[in-house]
Amino acid sequence: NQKCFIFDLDGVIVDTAKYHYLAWQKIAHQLGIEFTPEHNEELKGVSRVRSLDLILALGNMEASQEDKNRWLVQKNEDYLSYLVDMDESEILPGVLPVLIYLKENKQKIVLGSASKNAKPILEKAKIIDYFDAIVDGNDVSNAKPDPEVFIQGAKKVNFSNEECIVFEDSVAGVQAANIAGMTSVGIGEESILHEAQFVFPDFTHIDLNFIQNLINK
Ligand code: B16
Ligand code: MG
Repeated sequence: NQKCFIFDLDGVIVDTAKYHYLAWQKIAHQLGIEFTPEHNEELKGVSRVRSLDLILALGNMEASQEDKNRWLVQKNEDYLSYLVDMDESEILPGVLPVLIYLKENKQKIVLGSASKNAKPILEKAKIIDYFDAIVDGNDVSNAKPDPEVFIQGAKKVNFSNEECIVFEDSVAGVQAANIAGMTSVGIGEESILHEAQFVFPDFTHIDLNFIQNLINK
């Protein structure tokens, strides 16, 4: 049996969600907009451009394209500055054993991320070779909850949507997987990710039997 396992990146494989938050918080602060961890949930899985629009909407603010472009550049520079020293220690606990198990059992492994920084991050974490295909923010025109990123991923390895399992930490990403007719596995809080078919607090709670059952299905 073969299935296609699609992984989101930020907040699923690596703990970069916290860096996105810090970088956005700085921009929001600068603009005098209150930006809490709850607000940040809505930004998870969402593209950079759309994230800025959400923050401006929070502050009932409008801005020129020129200002927006400047803030987008600043946010990314800030975000990248947190990643300078990144290495495999940033891989979230329990992720590597699952990747290894999937590889050993000849399953397809695909990345489905909204981030334009996905490839350098996978390289820094030294896990890029596990992936049979990578679809990221440079490839898609519709952001999650649009399922484009996951559908492209499935196509790249020639699997039907129904044969795909998606691991996601964002509400938008879980919705995207559901819309595509894929099995959705939420990584995070049940109260936030209740739309997912399965939810685990993190990968250390995912038993390899659970993975094997998904393969057998
Ligand atoms: P970048 P994911 C998403 O990655 C993040 O969750 C989201 O917070 C971020 O704004 C988006 O990538 C774009 O990232 O600015 O690096 O292009 O969770 O879909 O892997
Ligand atoms: Mg994510």
